Amino acid sequence: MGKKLAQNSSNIKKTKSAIRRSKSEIRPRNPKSEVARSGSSTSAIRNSQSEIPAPNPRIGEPLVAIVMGSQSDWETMRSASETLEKFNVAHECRVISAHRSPALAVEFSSSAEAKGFEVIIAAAGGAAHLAGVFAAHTTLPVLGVPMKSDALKGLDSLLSTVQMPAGIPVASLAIGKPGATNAALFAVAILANSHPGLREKLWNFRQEQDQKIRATELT
Ligand code: RP5
Repeated sequence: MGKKLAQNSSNIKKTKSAIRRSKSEIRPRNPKSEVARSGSSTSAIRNSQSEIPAPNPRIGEPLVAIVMGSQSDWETMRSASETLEKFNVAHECRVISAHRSPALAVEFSSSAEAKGFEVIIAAAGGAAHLAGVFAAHTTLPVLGVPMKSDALKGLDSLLSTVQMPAGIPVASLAIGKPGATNAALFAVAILANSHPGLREKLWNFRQEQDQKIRATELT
């Protein structure tokens, strides 16, 4: 009898922990990951006061990599990082250049999947090859964000990101901050396919936008 009670209570405990697990919007490969994730991203942003996005420590195994060709892109790409933070999605921000550090670009993109990344956001300006080079070395979805350039206002970046020849796809977003924000939202939408809690958050976010528009009164 006592044995049965003990077994029942252990079953209840197991069920409770299973429910807790399913409520978590992101696969907790590391039990501390939820906290670690937002913490590490915040530290990346704080460090960025010097305009240098520090690589996040790999405490919570980031799901999204945000890579950019230069530290001058960070001012724009912080919008992607901040948007992912709102959804509590762990991510890593890095400066990697297809032109200036080609070996690093190959190394990072080739090993991204094995490291646990599920989506790559790649931002670059001018002759913007970063997203294409990344896409060539991984089958993970690569979202390209064209940076606004001085010479051509980002038209150069847009065309070199979006005009991928058939065979190696890059999903290209809008030029600049809107593209950075939408790249993060797109990443959340991709992750939501396998992390159901994120789908709910995405719907809530859409509803908030809808309500805001409905409540807008022109004065
Ligand atoms: C690209 O060249 C970068 O992505 C950046 O948008 C652009 C200019 O880089 P900096 O000269 O500001 O370093 O590789």
